[in-house]
Amino acid sequence: MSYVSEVMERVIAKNPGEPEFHQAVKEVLDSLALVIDAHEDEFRKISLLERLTEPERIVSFRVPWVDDQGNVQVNKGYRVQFNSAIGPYKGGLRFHPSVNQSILKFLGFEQVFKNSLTGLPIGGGKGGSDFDPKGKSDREVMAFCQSFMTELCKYIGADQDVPAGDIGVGGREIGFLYGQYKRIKGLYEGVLTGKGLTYGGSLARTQATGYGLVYITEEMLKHAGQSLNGKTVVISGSGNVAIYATEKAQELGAKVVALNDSNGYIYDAEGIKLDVVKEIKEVRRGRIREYADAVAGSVYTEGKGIWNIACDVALPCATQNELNLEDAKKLISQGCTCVAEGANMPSTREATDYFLEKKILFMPGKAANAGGVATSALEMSQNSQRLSWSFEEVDEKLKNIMIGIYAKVSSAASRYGAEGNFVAGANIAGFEKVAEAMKAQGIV
Ligand code: NDP
Ligand code: 2IT
Repeated sequence: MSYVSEVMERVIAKNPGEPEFHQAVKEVLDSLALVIDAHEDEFRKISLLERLTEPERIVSFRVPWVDDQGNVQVNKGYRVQFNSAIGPYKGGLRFHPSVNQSILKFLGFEQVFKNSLTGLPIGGGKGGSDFDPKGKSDREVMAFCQSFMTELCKYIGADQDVPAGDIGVGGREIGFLYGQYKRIKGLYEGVLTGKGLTYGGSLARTQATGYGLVYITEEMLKHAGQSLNGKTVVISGSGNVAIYATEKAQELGAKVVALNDSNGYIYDAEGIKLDVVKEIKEVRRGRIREYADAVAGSVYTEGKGIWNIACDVALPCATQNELNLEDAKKLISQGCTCVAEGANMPSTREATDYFLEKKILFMPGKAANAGGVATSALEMSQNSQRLSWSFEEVDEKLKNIMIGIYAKVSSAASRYGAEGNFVAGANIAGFEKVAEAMKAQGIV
């Protein structure tokens, strides 16, 4: 059996009940077969793949807090410190009822390759909780965040592990988490990114994931002799990534016609009015259905179905496995020729394979959404220098990083005879730097 297949079997046997983790590892290992098979002995001798697929450390802890009725609630908290070969652990915190160890391990594993692709010195990690911020008062969210950080602060630090936001963790949560870290540790340091602008945050971090996604999409289209200008775009989600992807796509002349949340989707043939969405989601923390009440001519449909809307470009920006094979077939049958993933692993493996088989332009999440973490690394640099760069400076750096990622991904694919296969390209290019660093640092 090949080394890659052996390691895949080991991962399945040693990590039972973790389907998302298996899915993420399998996709990467399938791509790496192109690199590893020719030099199996070299990698086998140092058990490189066994080490790459085993997190350096997972911390899990109890998070007790008191709700507004005076009841004691208990949640699970985690931090997966996956790989520190190229820098301190870096990656977001997710607060969502679906969070479990499998989901955080898949996200931490993806983060290792994504962070490597940015070209910046950041290792991979992820954390979070099964806490659901939806419907909670600000005081309840603060109580939860303070309890979560009281445990987490023992394991993180500006040169050790630097968390940020993800689903359910935005500016409000980062503020509460930062306050508690500072209070306990007595350190005013860049231990979190996505901070507010008054206490060490970076301009353009809020926009970075969505803007970066659109920059790399435009770059991919450019190499195919096209551009976003005049294209019809469908974007899933209506959170941080979806909102700023919509903003930048519109700036580049695209017409974004749909957005969703976990309840349903809105369709606006005239193009989404983003100020209405921002008011609903960023100010009122409401539901996307409220858009249809506010904008005449738009339609709200309950449930799934956003991928049934015809478009040229699809940008899934909600969550893992939100786009399946049936959706992929529907998208392509209606003329979609370009998909770029704002979310982490939003396409199922079958959907990804279908996109590759049909040879549409397809950019996987670990390349396409790397602008968020890249700008987090820029926030870390500013904190270390005790300086703040202008919006334009950060945005320009972000754009160049995304163009650089496209070049790395596309050239790695070509080097291994998989021209246009950006899944293979991203996995291989991300792996090369991490593998090199792991080899140099010995058996650790
Ligand atoms: P937000 O919490 O701001 O928004 C998440 C959006 O996705 C909401 O519209 C939410 O709907 C929807 N969603 C979440 N879970 C589900 C689900 N199980 N089913 C259907 N819809 C769901 O998160 P972000 O925008 O920050 O994150 C979106 C994606 O982008 C995630 O995959 C995240 O990992 C990824 N990402 C985020 C980065 C960042 O910088 N924030 C960086 C790179 C990737 P509802 O409100 O109904 O739950
Ligand atoms: O998935 C991701 O890359 C993020 N949620 C952002 C991580 C970060 O450290 O900015």
